[in-house]
Amino acid sequence: MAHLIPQTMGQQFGRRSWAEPWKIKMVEPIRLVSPAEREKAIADAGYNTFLLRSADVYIDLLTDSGTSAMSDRQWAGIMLGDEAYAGSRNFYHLEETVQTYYGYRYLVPTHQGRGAEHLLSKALIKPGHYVPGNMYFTTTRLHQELAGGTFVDVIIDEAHDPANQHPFKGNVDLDKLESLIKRVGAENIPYVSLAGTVNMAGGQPVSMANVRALHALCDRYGVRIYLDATRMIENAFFIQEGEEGYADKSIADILKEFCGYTDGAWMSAKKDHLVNIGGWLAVNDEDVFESARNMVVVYEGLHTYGGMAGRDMEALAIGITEAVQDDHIRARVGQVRYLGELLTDWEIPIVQPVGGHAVFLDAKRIYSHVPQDRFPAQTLAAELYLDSGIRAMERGIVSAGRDPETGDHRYPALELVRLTIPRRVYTQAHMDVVAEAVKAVYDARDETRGLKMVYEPKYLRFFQARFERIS
Ligand code: P61
Repeated sequence: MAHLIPQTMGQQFGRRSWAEPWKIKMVEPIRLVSPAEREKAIADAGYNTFLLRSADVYIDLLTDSGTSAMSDRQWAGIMLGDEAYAGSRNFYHLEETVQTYYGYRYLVPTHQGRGAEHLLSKALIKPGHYVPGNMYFTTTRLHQELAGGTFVDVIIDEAHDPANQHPFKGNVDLDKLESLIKRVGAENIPYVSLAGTVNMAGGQPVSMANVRALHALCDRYGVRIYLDATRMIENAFFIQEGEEGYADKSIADILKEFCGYTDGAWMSAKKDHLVNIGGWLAVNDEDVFESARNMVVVYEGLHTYGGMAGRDMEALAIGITEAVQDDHIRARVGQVRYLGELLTDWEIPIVQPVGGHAVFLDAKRIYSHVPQDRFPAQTLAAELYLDSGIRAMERGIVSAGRDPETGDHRYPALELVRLTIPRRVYTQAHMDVVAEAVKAVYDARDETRGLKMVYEPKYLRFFQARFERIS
């Protein structure tokens, strides 16, 4: 009998150039949940993967937020927690580390990213202001709106087309931005809200050339730029790999240069920084710092812990130094790409090019027979769980919410399901299992009819909304 000779990824694509720069020291058991248990669990969860219990999940790709595996050094750092109420030495370690790698002058710690978004929005946005940005993010836009601002999308058109292969689909369209400035006046634009890798577009990067040109334009009009640095280290990898002149620069150097074109940044440390909780706001302007530091004691905690324990700040400071290592980030994005390439080879519609933190399934094309107000992406995420116990996240009409003026659903061009890869957590075998499950759901696509929403909360509805199946 003839045997097929299995091929490693290296043999398939030329000698393999990278593997994970770590080995596993501790494991957390997971279990395959039976089909009957899955059927009950997703119905109990109102067909919303946010409402599943994690004990009912086999491979959890809901998010890369707070789900990273920490290193032995980070765990050792946890034991060095200085839990003083004021002036913890871990804060000063964190402050120095952020200054070193991001280059901003002042640091305000927060419990996570949205704490920093809250402070920045309140410090700078006044009712009637416009906040242009390279595509919305749910919590970011909500804080901007709660402060009285109106978010205006100024990302390049290519970002709204999942099949478009533009290598920097996170770029700002400078013409769109300039016409907004001319229309509403620079004095009504407190800052440009720039995200390094754009989550809702599929983890798409911004080029250095774009941020440089953005800086020049904003300088001319006196508009500030604040960076959502949540996945900016992943963005730096795409610049190193794809932008002329950066192949020989380190990730750390690219990160610092990019941040240098901005006035400050907010961070959900739960992503790039390899920790389970934490965040910060870092700025250059003293007046913004003053204002944010004043408010942090109201909403988060004292200005030397901002809602984090001392041990959290220590693990975070160490996490930053690990996150900027070139071999770490190559393996991290490489694993996401591995999954994306399998699905691409099988001709399953996904957002192209594959981004930094996740593979995004194009539910609009996969369920082209399901109208958008029957929630194709929500349905696809539920079907994937039913097939295999894999948990993904809806990123389409449910996430987009309602227009505050008209009260109607917003109908985003992108109707996606995010398969988000936690850092340093799953193996290549897990990625194979995921790819095969997606293929099974894809092959059964014609049988699906969609969902109807039966409970809808006011804010960030996707977290708690409930659905029923349409039969
Ligand atoms: C996520 F479904 N992201 O992607 P916080 N900026 C950016 C983020 O990705 C981000 C935050 C700010 C999450 C968690 C999450 O609609 C959702 O530390 C680019 O989560 O407060 C968070 O940072 C906020 C999931 C957030 C969602 C909002 O999974």
